[in-house]
Amino acid sequence: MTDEEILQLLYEETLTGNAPAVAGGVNDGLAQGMAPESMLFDALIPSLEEVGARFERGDYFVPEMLIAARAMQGALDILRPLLADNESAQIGTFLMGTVKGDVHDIGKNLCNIMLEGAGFNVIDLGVNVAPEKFIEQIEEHSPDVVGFSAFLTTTMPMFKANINALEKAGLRDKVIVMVGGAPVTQEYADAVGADGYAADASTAVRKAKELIERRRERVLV
Ligand code: B12
Repeated sequence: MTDEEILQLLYEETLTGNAPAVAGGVNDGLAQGMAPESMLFDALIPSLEEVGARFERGDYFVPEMLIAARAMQGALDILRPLLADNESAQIGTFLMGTVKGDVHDIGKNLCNIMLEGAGFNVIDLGVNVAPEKFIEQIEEHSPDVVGFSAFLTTTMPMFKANINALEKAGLRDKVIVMVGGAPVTQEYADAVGADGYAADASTAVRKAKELIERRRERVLV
């Protein structure tokens, strides 16, 4: 198959949630020298975007969304080591979790892979993480950055609840807060008092590095 045909296959088979075909396509693509980033950004992510659009139109329901997500997760499992082993420098520790009430984790996992690839030590708390859990883990690991991920307009208010919990625990000045997820905007991030927002994983990496550098400069002055 040509590279173009593989991208087409990955797009279509993710759309219908055919996990074995997606995994096979990824392996074939790698075997013929395709870049992992191309499969991710030119086929897999656009396919999930189409899944979301179909759900919104009422053409897809939760089961279709779920099997498409599983097919994507399978592809990410194969691509993870290839996307993550670019650098070994330890830039800082990033504690990441999807907020309470929310189980979406593909966007978060993608951020984690890119952060690891850029040299971050990533601690992933998983999904449906309560504010108390974030506090407990921040106290235990003293990360440079904590990231809150939310994919529902109904769970985005947990950003503010988490930040309030940080303030109450006396931790707000000790950690950089980043937020993200499909419905999140820079305006919303500013309104809840987050330090940083990013719309995608590569911007998240750049932003996290910038915020850490800025904080270290401030400490040195
Ligand atoms: C797959 C999916 C699911 C799967 C999730 C599986 C999984 N393991 O994640 C399942 C089937 C479980 C699911 C369930 C539901 N879902 Co859903 N789901 C989606 C879908 C199709 C794709 C999401 C996704 O993974 N995208 C791919 C990634 C790569 O997205 P991304 O945004 O580009 O990710 C980047 C950024 O967001 C950013 N980022 C992410 N996290 C973070 C964190 C930080 C700190 C930073 C800096 C950046 C960052 O970086 C990421 C990587 O580049 C979206 C549609 C959409 N357009 O988002 C709907 C969508 C999010 N779901 C939706 C809904 C309504 C639901 C349900 C309520 C449906 C229901 N009636 O039950 C439930 C809720 C379950 C719950 N309590 O959480 C709606 C939300 C609407 C809204 N405005 O609130 C959407 C938008 C669909 C739609 N168009 O209506 N869903």
